[in-house]
Amino acid sequence: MSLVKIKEYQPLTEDTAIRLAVSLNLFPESVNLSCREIGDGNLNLVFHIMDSENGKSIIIKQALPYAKVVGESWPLTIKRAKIEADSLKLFGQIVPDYVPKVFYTDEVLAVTVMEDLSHMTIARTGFINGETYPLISKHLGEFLAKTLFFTSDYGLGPGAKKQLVQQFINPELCKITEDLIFTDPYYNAETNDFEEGLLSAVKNLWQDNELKFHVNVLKKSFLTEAEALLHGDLHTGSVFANPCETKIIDSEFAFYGPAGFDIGQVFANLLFQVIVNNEKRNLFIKHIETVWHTFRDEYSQLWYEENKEPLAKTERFLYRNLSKFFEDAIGFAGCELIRRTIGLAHVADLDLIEDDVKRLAAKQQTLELGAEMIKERKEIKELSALFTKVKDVLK
Ligand code: SR1
Ligand code: MG
Repeated sequence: MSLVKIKEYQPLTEDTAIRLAVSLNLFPESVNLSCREIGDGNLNLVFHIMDSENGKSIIIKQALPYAKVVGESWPLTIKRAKIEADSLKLFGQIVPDYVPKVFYTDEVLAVTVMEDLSHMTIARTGFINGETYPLISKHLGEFLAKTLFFTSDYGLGPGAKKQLVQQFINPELCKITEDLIFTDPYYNAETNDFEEGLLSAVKNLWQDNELKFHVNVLKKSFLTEAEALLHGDLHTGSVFANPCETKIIDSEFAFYGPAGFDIGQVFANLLFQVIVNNEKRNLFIKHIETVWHTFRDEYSQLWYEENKEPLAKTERFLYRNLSKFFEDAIGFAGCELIRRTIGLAHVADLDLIEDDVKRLAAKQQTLELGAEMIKERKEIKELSALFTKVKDVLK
């Protein structure tokens, strides 16, 4: 029986995942394959299939019809598998070095068969274990510049861009972000999850009307500004790294939104290390600088060399756009710092700190910094101003 012909969704098992791989001719039938389900994210099944005799391996990722992090009580569209596969393929045309190769996709089974990256490590895990990946920030800056430029009106032209806006309408996954990043952390929502010791800091956030106003402004931007095709969930758990390579995965949240959102997620997830990693603090500060400077320089070059809007090709308009992206990125990064501390989906950078006093202090710092970044993003005109703020919070 060939699973490829199945016209009804069913969750794969380790056995049926192997049968799918064989039926796709990705391995010879005679070979002895092993398979392990290795998914450790919030939403999907991930099967690692290996032919150890020939050293060949692949990944089969399958969307479950619910959010694994919560359970079957939270239904979730499996259409996200197509969004992920389509965005990986598109990013693969723009930045082939920075995404896994996609071998096969099936909308009915909601699977994406792709390159196995298990010779690399998830960047968040690597950072927590003391790795620093010297090239990761340059690669992330280049990924951001090229994907955010070449999917925009300026890189594509408005007609082609609108086709993509349509293709990447992703309401259910956007709703998760709208709720978990821009809404739930700011009131006593059921999805929130924080330790007792943070209650007073959290209540301060809930009562801070200035903060909630600014979060609403950022949420409006997320809801309405179709500037470029975003990855949509670009935290360090969505990045594989080693000393030479960087690969961005898990783009199921992709949609057309404000460019600063992806940049801000990268900033925030590096800021977690700035906050918790005393020894390597300066190195992670440098990483954030390299992300932004690489992004700014590459985006500027594309602006002049590849711009489809001749009249937009001015220094003044480029500067205006870069300033907007930066301001948005600071605000969105602040939202990410807060939601990863008190919302539904946490980060191990904070949660794995064993010492209760240190963990609580770090979480209070991410909340304080996040709130200031959101409210003062217009005054934080460059990274040096952000790092002054970070140092004040860490005192
Ligand atoms: C219910 S999903 C929770 C979070 O996991 C994903 O990776 C996104 O970050 C989402 O907000
Ligand atoms: Mg993910």
